[in-house]
Amino acid sequence: MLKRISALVLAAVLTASCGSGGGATSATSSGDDTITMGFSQVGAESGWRTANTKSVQDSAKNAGVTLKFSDAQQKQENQIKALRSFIQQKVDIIAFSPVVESGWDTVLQEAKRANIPVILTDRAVDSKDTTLYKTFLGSDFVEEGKKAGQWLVEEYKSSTDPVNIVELQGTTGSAPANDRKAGFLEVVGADPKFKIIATQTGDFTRAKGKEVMEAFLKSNPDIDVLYAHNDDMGLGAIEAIEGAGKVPGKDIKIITVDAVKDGMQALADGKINFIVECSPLLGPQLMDLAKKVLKGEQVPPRVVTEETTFTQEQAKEVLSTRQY
Ligand code: GZL
Ligand code: ZN
Repeated sequence: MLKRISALVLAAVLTASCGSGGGATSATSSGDDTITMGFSQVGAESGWRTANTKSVQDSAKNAGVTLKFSDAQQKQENQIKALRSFIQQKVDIIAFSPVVESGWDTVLQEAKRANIPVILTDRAVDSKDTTLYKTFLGSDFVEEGKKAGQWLVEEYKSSTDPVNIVELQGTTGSAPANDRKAGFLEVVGADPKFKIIATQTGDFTRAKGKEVMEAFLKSNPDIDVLYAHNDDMGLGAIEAIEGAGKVPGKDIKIITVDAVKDGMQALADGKINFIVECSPLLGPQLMDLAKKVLKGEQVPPRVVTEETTFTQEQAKEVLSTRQY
Protein backbone atom coordinates (compact mmCIF):
# COMPACT_ATOMS: atom_id res chain seq x y z
CA MET A 1 0.00 0.00 0.00
CA LEU A 2 2.71 2.42 1.09
CA LYS A 3 4.54 1.77 -2.21
CA ARG A 4 1.43 2.75 -4.25
CA ILE A 5 0.98 6.06 -2.36
CA SER A 6 4.64 7.07 -2.77
CA ALA A 7 4.47 6.22 -6.51
CA LEU A 8 1.35 8.42 -6.84
CA VAL A 9 3.02 11.29 -4.95
CA LEU A 10 6.12 11.03 -7.14
CA ALA A 11 4.01 11.07 -10.34
CA ALA A 12 2.08 14.13 -9.10
CA VAL A 13 5.31 16.04 -8.37
CA LEU A 14 6.76 15.19 -11.81
CA THR A 15 3.68 16.34 -13.78
CA ALA A 16 3.46 19.55 -11.73
CA SER A 17 7.07 20.48 -12.46
CA CYS A 18 7.21 19.55 -16.19
CA GLY A 19 3.74 21.05 -16.86
CA SER A 20 5.04 24.44 -15.79
CA GLY A 21 8.11 24.06 -18.07
CA GLY A 22 10.55 23.46 -15.24
CA GLY A 23 10.56 26.99 -13.79
CA ALA A 24 8.06 28.66 -11.45
CA THR A 25 7.72 31.75 -13.67
CA SER A 26 7.23 30.00 -16.98
CA ALA A 27 3.45 29.49 -17.00
CA THR A 28 2.65 30.83 -20.49
CA SER A 29 -0.44 32.97 -21.00
CA SER A 30 -1.74 30.65 -23.70
CA GLY A 31 -1.71 27.83 -21.12
CA ASP A 32 0.27 25.54 -23.47
CA ASP A 33 4.03 25.90 -24.02
CA THR A 34 4.09 28.54 -26.80
CA ILE A 35 5.44 31.89 -25.74
CA THR A 36 3.46 35.04 -26.61
CA MET A 37 5.72 38.11 -26.99
CA GLY A 38 4.52 41.69 -27.26
CA PHE A 39 7.02 43.68 -29.38
CA SER A 40 6.83 47.49 -29.65
CA GLN A 41 8.96 48.72 -32.58
CA VAL A 42 10.16 52.34 -32.97
CA GLY A 43 8.74 52.77 -36.48
CA ALA A 44 9.85 52.22 -40.08
CA GLU A 45 12.10 55.28 -40.42
CA SER A 46 15.18 53.70 -42.01
CA GLY A 47 16.62 50.74 -43.87
CA TRP A 48 18.09 49.63 -40.57
CA ARG A 49 14.68 49.60 -38.91
CA THR A 50 13.12 47.60 -41.73
CA ALA A 51 15.86 45.00 -41.46
CA ASN A 52 15.50 44.91 -37.67
CA THR A 53 11.73 44.32 -37.94
CA LYS A 54 12.30 41.50 -40.44
CA SER A 55 14.87 39.89 -38.15
CA VAL A 56 12.49 39.96 -35.16
CA GLN A 57 9.50 38.66 -37.14
CA ASP A 58 11.45 35.88 -38.92
CA SER A 59 13.13 34.78 -35.68
CA ALA A 60 9.81 34.65 -33.81
CA LYS A 61 8.43 32.36 -36.54
CA ASN A 62 11.54 30.13 -36.43
CA ALA A 63 11.40 29.98 -32.63
CA GLY A 64 7.68 29.19 -32.48
CA VAL A 65 7.05 32.42 -30.57
CA THR A 66 3.65 34.08 -31.10
CA LEU A 67 4.48 37.74 -31.84
CA LYS A 68 2.16 40.69 -31.20
CA PHE A 69 3.94 43.46 -33.16
CA SER A 70 3.23 47.20 -33.02
CA ASP A 71 4.86 50.06 -35.04
CA ALA A 72 4.91 53.34 -33.07
CA GLN A 73 5.70 55.68 -36.01
CA GLN A 74 8.59 57.05 -33.88
CA LYS A 75 6.22 58.33 -31.18
CA GLN A 76 6.82 57.49 -27.50
CA GLU A 77 3.15 57.80 -26.58
CA ASN A 78 2.32 55.09 -29.14
CA GLN A 79 4.92 52.80 -27.61
CA ILE A 80 3.56 53.36 -24.11
CA LYS A 81 0.03 52.58 -25.39
CA ALA A 82 1.33 49.38 -27.01
CA LEU A 83 3.12 48.27 -23.83
CA ARG A 84 -0.08 48.86 -21.83
CA SER A 85 -2.12 46.80 -24.26
CA PHE A 86 0.42 43.96 -24.06
CA ILE A 87 0.04 44.08 -20.26
CA GLN A 88 -3.78 43.96 -20.61
CA GLN A 89 -3.47 40.99 -22.98
CA LYS A 90 -1.27 39.27 -20.37
CA VAL A 91 1.49 38.42 -22.86
CA ASP A 92 4.25 36.20 -21.46
CA ILE A 93 7.03 38.66 -22.21
CA ILE A 94 7.49 42.19 -23.62
CA ALA A 95 10.37 43.36 -25.82
CA PHE A 96 10.80 46.85 -27.26
CA SER A 97 13.23 49.38 -28.70
CA PRO A 98 12.58 52.64 -26.79
CA VAL A 99 12.43 55.51 -29.31
CA VAL A 100 13.93 57.89 -26.68
CA GLU A 101 15.88 57.18 -23.48
CA SER A 102 13.64 58.70 -20.83
CA GLY A 103 10.01 58.56 -19.64
CA TRP A 104 9.60 54.78 -19.28
CA ASP A 105 9.63 54.13 -15.51
CA THR A 106 5.85 54.29 -14.97
CA VAL A 107 4.87 51.83 -17.71
CA LEU A 108 7.78 49.52 -16.89
CA GLN A 109 6.66 49.47 -13.25
CA GLU A 110 3.18 48.49 -14.49
CA ALA A 111 4.71 45.56 -16.42
CA LYS A 112 6.70 44.55 -13.35
CA ARG A 113 3.57 44.64 -11.16
CA ALA A 114 1.83 42.45 -13.75
CA ASN A 115 4.79 40.05 -13.44
CA ILE A 116 5.59 40.37 -17.17
CA PRO A 117 9.35 40.37 -17.86
CA VAL A 118 10.72 43.02 -20.26
CA ILE A 119 13.70 42.83 -22.63
CA LEU A 120 15.17 46.00 -24.15
CA THR A 121 16.47 45.58 -27.71
CA ASP A 122 18.44 48.02 -29.90
CA ARG A 123 18.04 51.19 -27.79
CA ALA A 124 18.35 51.69 -24.00
CA VAL A 125 16.32 53.56 -21.38
CA ASP A 126 17.83 55.83 -18.71
CA SER A 127 15.76 54.35 -15.84
CA LYS A 128 17.88 54.12 -12.67
CA ASP A 129 15.95 50.99 -11.60
CA THR A 130 17.49 48.20 -13.63
CA THR A 131 15.08 45.64 -12.17
CA LEU A 132 12.52 47.10 -14.61
CA TYR A 133 13.98 44.98 -17.42
CA LYS A 134 15.79 41.65 -17.58
CA THR A 135 18.48 42.58 -20.13
CA PHE A 136 19.45 45.10 -22.84
CA LEU A 137 20.47 43.55 -26.18
CA GLY A 138 21.98 46.05 -28.60
CA SER A 139 25.04 47.89 -29.91
CA ASP A 140 27.44 50.05 -27.96
CA PHE A 141 26.65 53.39 -29.62
CA VAL A 142 29.44 55.27 -27.82
CA GLU A 143 31.89 52.77 -29.33
CA GLU A 144 30.34 53.38 -32.76
CA GLY A 145 30.85 57.14 -32.37
CA LYS A 146 34.46 56.59 -31.31
CA LYS A 147 35.15 54.39 -34.36
CA ALA A 148 33.82 57.16 -36.61
CA GLY A 149 36.07 59.70 -34.84
CA GLN A 150 39.11 57.42 -35.00
CA TRP A 151 38.78 57.08 -38.78
CA LEU A 152 38.64 60.89 -39.13
CA VAL A 153 41.69 61.45 -36.91
CA GLU A 154 43.61 58.92 -39.02
CA GLU A 155 42.35 60.46 -42.29
CA TYR A 156 43.62 63.94 -41.33
CA LYS A 157 46.65 62.97 -39.24
CA SER A 158 49.17 64.68 -41.52
CA SER A 159 47.31 67.99 -41.94
CA THR A 160 47.16 70.95 -39.57
CA ASP A 161 44.45 72.94 -41.45
CA PRO A 162 41.12 73.31 -39.67
CA VAL A 163 38.68 70.49 -40.54
CA ASN A 164 35.10 71.83 -40.71
CA ILE A 165 32.62 69.12 -39.71
CA VAL A 166 28.82 69.18 -39.94
CA GLU A 167 26.85 66.54 -38.00
CA LEU A 168 23.43 65.04 -38.76
CA GLN A 169 22.22 63.69 -35.42
CA GLY A 170 19.73 60.86 -34.99
CA THR A 171 16.35 61.26 -33.27
CA THR A 172 16.60 63.83 -30.47
CA GLY A 173 16.77 62.13 -27.08
CA SER A 174 17.42 58.66 -28.48
CA ALA A 175 20.27 56.56 -27.10
CA PRO A 176 22.00 56.19 -30.50
CA ALA A 177 21.91 59.95 -31.11
CA ASN A 178 23.19 60.81 -27.62
CA ASP A 179 25.90 58.18 -27.60
CA ARG A 180 27.11 58.40 -31.20
CA LYS A 181 27.55 62.14 -30.64
CA ALA A 182 29.38 61.63 -27.32
CA GLY A 183 31.72 58.92 -28.66
CA PHE A 184 32.63 60.97 -31.75
CA LEU A 185 33.25 64.11 -29.69
CA GLU A 186 35.41 62.21 -27.20
CA VAL A 187 37.80 61.31 -30.03
CA VAL A 188 37.80 64.39 -32.30
CA GLY A 189 37.47 66.82 -29.37
CA ALA A 190 41.06 65.97 -28.43
CA ASP A 191 42.42 67.88 -31.48
CA PRO A 192 41.38 71.56 -31.91
CA LYS A 193 41.82 71.41 -35.70
CA PHE A 194 38.49 69.49 -35.81
CA LYS A 195 35.64 72.01 -35.68
CA ILE A 196 31.98 70.92 -35.55
CA ILE A 197 30.60 74.02 -37.29
CA ALA A 198 26.96 72.80 -37.40
CA THR A 199 24.98 69.98 -35.78
CA GLN A 200 21.26 69.22 -36.04
CA THR A 201 18.90 66.25 -35.93
CA GLY A 202 17.82 64.60 -39.18
CA ASP A 203 15.62 62.15 -37.21
CA PHE A 204 17.35 59.15 -38.85
CA THR A 205 15.42 59.68 -42.12
CA ARG A 206 16.67 60.36 -45.69
CA ALA A 207 14.17 63.18 -46.27
CA LYS A 208 15.17 65.09 -43.13
CA GLY A 209 18.86 64.39 -43.74
CA LYS A 210 18.60 65.97 -47.20
CA GLU A 211 16.66 68.98 -45.90
CA VAL A 212 19.10 69.73 -43.06
CA MET A 213 22.16 69.19 -45.28
CA GLU A 214 20.72 71.71 -47.80
CA ALA A 215 20.52 74.23 -44.95
CA PHE A 216 24.08 73.39 -43.79
CA LEU A 217 25.39 73.93 -47.35
CA LYS A 218 23.63 77.29 -47.66
CA SER A 219 25.10 78.67 -44.42
CA ASN A 220 28.56 77.05 -44.50
CA PRO A 221 30.68 77.61 -47.67
CA ASP A 222 33.54 75.40 -46.44
CA ILE A 223 32.35 72.01 -45.19
CA ASP A 224 35.08 69.35 -45.20
CA VAL A 225 33.31 66.45 -43.47
CA LEU A 226 29.78 65.18 -42.77
CA TYR A 227 29.26 62.82 -39.82
CA ALA A 228 25.75 61.32 -40.11
CA HIS A 229 24.43 59.10 -37.31
CA ASN A 230 22.95 56.68 -39.86
CA ASP A 231 23.27 55.73 -43.54
CA ASP A 232 19.80 56.99 -44.42
CA MET A 233 20.53 60.59 -43.39
CA GLY A 234 23.88 60.31 -45.18
CA LEU A 235 22.13 59.18 -48.37
CA GLY A 236 19.73 62.13 -48.13
CA ALA A 237 22.69 64.45 -47.60
CA ILE A 238 24.42 63.05 -50.71
CA GLU A 239 21.42 64.23 -52.77
CA ALA A 240 21.79 67.71 -51.24
CA ILE A 241 25.57 67.79 -51.83
CA GLU A 242 25.17 66.77 -55.49
CA GLY A 243 22.33 69.29 -55.81
CA ALA A 244 24.80 71.96 -54.68
CA GLY A 245 27.23 70.90 -57.45
CA LYS A 246 29.73 69.32 -55.04
CA VAL A 247 31.17 65.79 -55.14
CA PRO A 248 30.24 63.61 -52.10
CA GLY A 249 33.18 61.53 -50.86
CA LYS A 250 35.64 64.02 -52.41
CA ASP A 251 34.68 67.69 -51.78
CA ILE A 252 32.92 66.59 -48.60
CA LYS A 253 34.05 63.38 -46.90
CA ILE A 254 31.17 61.40 -45.39
CA ILE A 255 31.12 59.04 -42.40
CA THR A 256 27.92 57.19 -41.51
CA VAL A 257 26.72 54.39 -39.18
CA ASP A 258 24.64 51.23 -39.89
CA ALA A 259 26.08 49.59 -43.08
CA VAL A 260 22.71 48.81 -44.68
CA LYS A 261 22.78 47.80 -48.35
CA ASP A 262 22.14 51.27 -49.80
CA GLY A 263 24.84 52.74 -47.57
CA MET A 264 27.34 50.05 -48.55
CA GLN A 265 26.53 50.65 -52.23
CA ALA A 266 27.28 54.37 -51.83
CA LEU A 267 30.49 53.46 -49.97
CA ALA A 268 31.54 51.12 -52.80
CA ASP A 269 30.69 53.89 -55.29
CA GLY A 270 32.99 56.33 -53.44
CA LYS A 271 30.20 58.69 -52.31
CA ILE A 272 30.67 57.72 -48.63
CA ASN A 273 34.18 57.32 -47.18
CA PHE A 274 33.68 55.14 -44.07
CA ILE A 275 30.78 53.25 -42.45
CA VAL A 276 30.59 51.98 -38.88
CA GLU A 277 28.42 48.87 -38.78
CA CYS A 278 25.42 48.65 -36.43
CA SER A 279 23.79 45.25 -36.79
CA PRO A 280 19.94 45.13 -36.92
CA LEU A 281 19.95 41.31 -36.88
CA LEU A 282 18.95 41.05 -33.21
CA GLY A 283 16.04 38.61 -33.70
CA PRO A 284 17.71 35.25 -33.01
CA GLN A 285 19.43 36.45 -29.80
CA LEU A 286 16.17 38.12 -28.66
CA MET A 287 14.22 34.86 -28.95
CA ASP A 288 16.94 32.89 -27.13
CA LEU A 289 16.98 35.44 -24.30
CA ALA A 290 13.15 35.39 -24.07
CA LYS A 291 13.10 31.60 -23.70
CA LYS A 292 15.80 31.71 -21.02
CA VAL A 293 13.97 34.43 -19.08
CA LEU A 294 10.70 32.49 -19.17
CA LYS A 295 12.46 29.36 -17.96
CA GLY A 296 13.65 31.38 -14.96
CA GLU A 297 17.27 31.11 -16.11
CA GLN A 298 19.81 33.84 -15.42
CA VAL A 299 20.57 36.13 -18.41
CA PRO A 300 23.39 38.72 -18.61
CA PRO A 301 22.12 42.27 -17.88
CA ARG A 302 23.80 43.51 -21.07
CA VAL A 303 24.34 41.69 -24.41
CA VAL A 304 26.44 43.76 -26.84
CA THR A 305 26.07 42.98 -30.55
CA GLU A 306 29.15 42.09 -32.62
CA GLU A 307 29.88 44.64 -35.36
CA THR A 308 32.74 46.05 -37.43
CA THR A 309 33.59 48.93 -39.80
CA PHE A 310 33.95 49.25 -43.57
CA THR A 311 36.23 51.23 -45.93
CA GLN A 312 35.42 51.74 -49.63
CA GLU A 313 37.65 48.80 -50.60
CA GLN A 314 36.04 46.47 -48.01
CA ALA A 315 32.54 47.49 -49.16
CA LYS A 316 33.33 46.43 -52.74
CA GLU A 317 34.42 43.02 -51.45
CA VAL A 318 31.46 42.23 -49.15
CA LEU A 319 28.57 44.03 -50.90
CA SER A 320 27.14 40.89 -52.51
CA THR A 321 27.14 38.98 -49.19
CA ARG A 322 25.28 41.57 -47.11
CA GLN A 323 22.04 40.25 -45.51
CA TYR A 324 20.36 43.67 -45.10
C1 GZL B 1 20.55 51.87 -33.95
C2 GZL B 1 19.11 52.18 -34.32
C3 GZL B 1 19.09 53.37 -35.21
C4 GZL B 1 19.79 53.12 -36.55
C5 GZL B 1 18.96 53.96 -37.44
O1 GZL B 1 20.61 50.70 -33.22
O2 GZL B 1 18.35 52.45 -33.17
O3 GZL B 1 17.72 53.67 -35.53
O4 GZL B 1 21.13 53.49 -36.55
C6 GZL B 1 17.57 53.60 -36.95
O5 GZL B 1 19.10 53.69 -38.80
O6 GZL B 1 16.62 54.46 -37.44
ZN1 ZN C 1 38.03 73.17 -45.17
